[in-house]
Amino acid sequence: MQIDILGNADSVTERDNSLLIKTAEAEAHVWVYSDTIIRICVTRNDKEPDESFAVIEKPLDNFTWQKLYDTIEVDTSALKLVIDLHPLRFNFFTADGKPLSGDDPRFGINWQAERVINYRKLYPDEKFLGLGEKAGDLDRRGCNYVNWNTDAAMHTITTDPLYKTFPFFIGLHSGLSYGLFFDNTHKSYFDFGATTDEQMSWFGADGGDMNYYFFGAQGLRNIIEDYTWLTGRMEMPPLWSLGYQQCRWSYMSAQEVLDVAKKFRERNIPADVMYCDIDYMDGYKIFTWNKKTFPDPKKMIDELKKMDFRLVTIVDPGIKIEEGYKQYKEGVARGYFATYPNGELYVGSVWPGRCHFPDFFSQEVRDWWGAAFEALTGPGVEGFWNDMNEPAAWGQNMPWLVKFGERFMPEARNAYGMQMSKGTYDGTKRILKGKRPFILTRAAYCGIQRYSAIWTGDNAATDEHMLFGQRLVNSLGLAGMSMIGVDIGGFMGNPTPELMVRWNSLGPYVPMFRNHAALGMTMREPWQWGDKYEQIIKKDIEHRYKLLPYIYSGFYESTQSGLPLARTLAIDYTTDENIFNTKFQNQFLFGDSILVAPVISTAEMAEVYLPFGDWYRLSSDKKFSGSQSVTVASPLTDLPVFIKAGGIVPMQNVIQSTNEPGDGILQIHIWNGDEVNEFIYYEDDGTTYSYQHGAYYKRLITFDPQAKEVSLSAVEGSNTSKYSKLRLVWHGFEGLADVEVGNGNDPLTIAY
Ligand code: MIG
Repeated sequence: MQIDILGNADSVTERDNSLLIKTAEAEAHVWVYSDTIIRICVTRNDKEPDESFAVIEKPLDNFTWQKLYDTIEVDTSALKLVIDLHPLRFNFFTADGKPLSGDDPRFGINWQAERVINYRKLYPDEKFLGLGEKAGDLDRRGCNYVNWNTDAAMHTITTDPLYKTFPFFIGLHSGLSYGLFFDNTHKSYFDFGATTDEQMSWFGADGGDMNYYFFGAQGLRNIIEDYTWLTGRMEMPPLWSLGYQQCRWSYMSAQEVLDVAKKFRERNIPADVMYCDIDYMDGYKIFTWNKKTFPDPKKMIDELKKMDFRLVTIVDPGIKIEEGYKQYKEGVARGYFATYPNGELYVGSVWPGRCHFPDFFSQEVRDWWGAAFEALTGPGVEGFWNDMNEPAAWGQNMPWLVKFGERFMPEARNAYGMQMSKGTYDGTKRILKGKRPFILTRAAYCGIQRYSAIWTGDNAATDEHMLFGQRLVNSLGLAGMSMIGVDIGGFMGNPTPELMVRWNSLGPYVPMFRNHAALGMTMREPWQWGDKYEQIIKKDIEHRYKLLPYIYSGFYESTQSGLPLARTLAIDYTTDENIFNTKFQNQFLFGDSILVAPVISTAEMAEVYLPFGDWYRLSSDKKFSGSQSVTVASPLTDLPVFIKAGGIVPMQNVIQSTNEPGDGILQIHIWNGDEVNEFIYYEDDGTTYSYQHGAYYKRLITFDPQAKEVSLSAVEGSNTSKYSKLRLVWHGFEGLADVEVGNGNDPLTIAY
């Protein structure tokens, strides 16, 4: 096999907005996207390399570069790219010349047949974070990974690959940070010093171009902000999707769905969402309803609405081959399905039996798919769950010669779920005429945050999966994902009552709080565990509803800066070695101020690492000093959760669903501290897009311990608050009584 390592540059040409450097092996394009983002694409195709599923921004029109004797230097105010011309190698530095990351001088970028690889320098203290939904520790140094979207049913906590592809990682060394996004949908590989005797790191793909974006911003917040600027940010989720979600494979009939919903109301356990998994369909045909078991979907959904429940229904990509079935007939007639190279339609078997698979890469097919959701929105469905879109079929490895339009499976696979979700999102958004659809997907590629929430697939009912799930959420956050769920309780297997209780106590802090279980598993609703445990679970779900004002504001932040709601401690405490200790690596900040330490169900005591600063235990207001680990009680009734000193957490009273107005009081909880702290509070109607046209209510809450006051800025946006009163609730202040004031739109200062 031949190896083509980039050799000497033969020519350097300045083009409209890029540099083009040619070698005998390939040509390299360089663009600058911002002061902190530079893109390099080294290609052997003559096609212009400009297509991306992930990237929504365009490069700058021009940038500064200079040719020195044997190098080219590209300078932005924050980043310096030094391109060695003999041979062609790329090295990134900070503006003041500190090395960030670059090519291994010997091997750099090269091809072995169609396989393109980049060997890079490895720094002795270099850590690697990210790659989204990946097994392993927070620091991925010494590990290697493959991206190949897979229906990883029965996966363990070491299985790789899983369902999604996020070829974006963050490197840390010498007190510096950088990010690298390899925008290539082929099967890809990342090796963080695992197999090179710790001499190099490398990444590459089975095909396509060496096409990457280098992020030179310092600090993880800035890198995430840049990455989500480039690939887009989420929209405000519908408020109802942030309530408690009850799912199961499957509630088998309309009656069962209604019975479960009714039980929540009878037992005063808050909830917002019921799900229909695959059995609501007629023979698993997408966009149909089973006439026997779901005879009148509209009636069912109307009844659910009367009880303040919304319904989410599942859709799979596989379209059943059956005469007379609309989607089958139309899809075949219009050539909308994946084919073999000779034009024959590809057939794979999955739940409905023999199926064809839509070519979601085509806009026309996506439009057709999107419009078909009328069958679900008509009766009143507002949430759409995209499953099996790796794509999965029995046997799990669709042949590589299957084609979606011009794209063969090896290039299409990792983006298929993304394009299906895009079709679902665009279509349902159009049909719902101004209401926010809720989209959930299992397979994904970078940029999915623009269209959909994700969940981490088929986990298991074990303690280690509970902790693993949290690590996945924390890692996905670094890839700009905020709206993430894990199957609470575990999909496969039956949790012990203790595990169920413990997992539900983590639930308020999982961005999407959804309870789900596989076919044949024990029932999982909160009342299935005996009265004592039902009461604990109820309290935890109530706690979620109390926190909704804080959570909703947290999601607003995700829409603005891309910062996720659930944040690995590495985001804010990057240089603290303790947070990488495997004992503490599952801990995370939920929003700005809440530190959560997941604990297995059998541990009555837990060792928790508190980073720099002072902390208060949420359940007791007991104060702890940070930069140390503490051992605290962790009974099933009290997960170790701490609030950062100075923390501002807006809450509300317990409501039974997000449709309920509540008592009209916004409680602003403040934990004492020495430093000024701020919180951006945000509200809107929770269901429409009017917020994008100014219909929202946003104000800055400032806690100033020196001035001894709490102030609220004037309201930005045209809404008034849904809370007519504000109540300040003090924690860690001696003898301060709650303060209650009217809530208007003018600035307000409360001295204490
Ligand atoms: O082959 O729709 O991950 O959440 O309940 C299994 C049935 C198909 C896999 C999903 C799971 C869902 C299940 N699905």
